[in-house]
Amino acid sequence: MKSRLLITWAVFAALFFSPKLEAAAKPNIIVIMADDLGYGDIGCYGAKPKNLKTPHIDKLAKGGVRFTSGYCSASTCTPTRFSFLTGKYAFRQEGTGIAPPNGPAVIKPGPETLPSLLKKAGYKTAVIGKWHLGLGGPDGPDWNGELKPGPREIGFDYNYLLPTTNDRVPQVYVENHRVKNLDPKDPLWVGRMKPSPDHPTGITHRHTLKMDWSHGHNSTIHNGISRIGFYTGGHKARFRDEDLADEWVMQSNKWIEANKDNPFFLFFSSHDLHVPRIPHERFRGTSGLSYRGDVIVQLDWCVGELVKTLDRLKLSDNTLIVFCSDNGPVGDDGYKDEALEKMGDHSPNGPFSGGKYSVLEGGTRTPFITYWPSKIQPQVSDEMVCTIDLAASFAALAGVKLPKAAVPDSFNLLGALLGKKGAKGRDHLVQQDNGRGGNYGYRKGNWKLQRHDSKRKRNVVVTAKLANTPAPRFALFDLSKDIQEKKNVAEQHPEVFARMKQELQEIIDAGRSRP
Ligand code: NG6
Ligand code: CA
Repeated sequence: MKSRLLITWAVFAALFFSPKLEAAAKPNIIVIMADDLGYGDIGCYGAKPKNLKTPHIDKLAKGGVRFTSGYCSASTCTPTRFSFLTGKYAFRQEGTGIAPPNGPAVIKPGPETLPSLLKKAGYKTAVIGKWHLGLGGPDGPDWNGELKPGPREIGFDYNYLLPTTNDRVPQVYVENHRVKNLDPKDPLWVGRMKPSPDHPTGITHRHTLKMDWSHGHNSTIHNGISRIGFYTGGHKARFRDEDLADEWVMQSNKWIEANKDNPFFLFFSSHDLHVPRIPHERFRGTSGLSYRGDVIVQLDWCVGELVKTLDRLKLSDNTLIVFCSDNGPVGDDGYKDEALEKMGDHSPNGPFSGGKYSVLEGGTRTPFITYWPSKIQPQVSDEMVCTIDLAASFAALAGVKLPKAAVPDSFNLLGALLGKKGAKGRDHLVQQDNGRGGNYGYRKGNWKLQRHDSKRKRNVVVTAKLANTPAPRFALFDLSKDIQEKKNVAEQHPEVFARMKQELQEIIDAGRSRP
């Protein structure tokens, strides 16, 4: 009798404490990272143009936390994505600037990453969309063989990718370790030099292009658009720019459906606003602006479709969605798509100065929304949060203890991210432009230090009105009075200036900043 009771207990305990059941209680997490989307580009952050409507993203904001001091780590894509997945500032590692077409894996397998931490808690993990963090060993990607290391070696169970950006070659999908639909009889070659003298390019065949280039972007032509870099072959594997957003949504829905019985983490990595901005035919002309506006409407559609899938599968109440961007906005980023000419009075960077490539606020202060209907009280929050903090925060949410060396610059801000009363965000943040050796922004409270180490003189026009202008090595701004960082007050506040310079240097030297 006694042993029977014991067995019953053992069976009950095994069922109750089995990893599957325990895992099932954990919420799903979806991070939707937009590309080149600025603070002012969507309705809930003040976009005014009457046809530039973003109802699906606005709905997340209305039912969740909309942050006014939400940041991405850098004002270009590769370093922000590196920091998001590793919890480490990109200036700490060589090779974290904008990755080229044949670049090797930027995140080396070994240290814990955001997805590897979630896997420890029983999560299924996937990245679908733009990668831009390199593939393969030191020699770069083996396009016709196995593409590794890549996402699967750093904690993702599944990947379905655009390898870099769509203005870089090649236009193929990478599913797990392989180029999808690659015909071995038509191997893919990718390189930096023209493969043959008669290879058509954006220079020799400029008259055939459906979208002309303005700077760079004049190498191999695919789908009537010339790109950065050269490639040949892989014709069956190539996609149309117009179909990218639909593909990401379709593949994401499929993956969510297949993984709905587990807690899952999906990194949905949109490419919509990145050049070449080629909306699907059905979105053309919807925004009343240029294609740059139309692809914002397209991005909003993607968000709506993902939410619809969660609703259909009855997962919405148990899913945390984070909506964010990878860097601030840009007008002309290399193609003549009339983004600037048709900007009207739309302000893509909202009230800030600067945008992509800049350490002004407009470079990294971007839309940031958290949404979890059963757990979050709708609100606007001024707490400072950053995409780099998602790793430590999600680990806390999933109940994973962080090893000391893991995610060295990621702060657990779960309370602030979920809008808990009294929960604090960061008290400081290092912003940067493009990986190691670049420029820094350092914000603490309302003080903002700019430090320009790079000789690069970026002068990228975001709108006709606002430009990133060359700057002195160090400058100090008071964001409470000067949100546009126009008046350098270093001389008026010598102590603050000295302290801020020193603190930034200490963070750089310490190799880590997580408490
Ligand atoms: C720049 C490209 C720009 C864009 C950027 C990366 C030129 C002239 N400019 O080098 O078009 O591709 O890299 O953007 O080639 S990011 O959002 O992925 O960081
Ligand atoms: Ca980007």
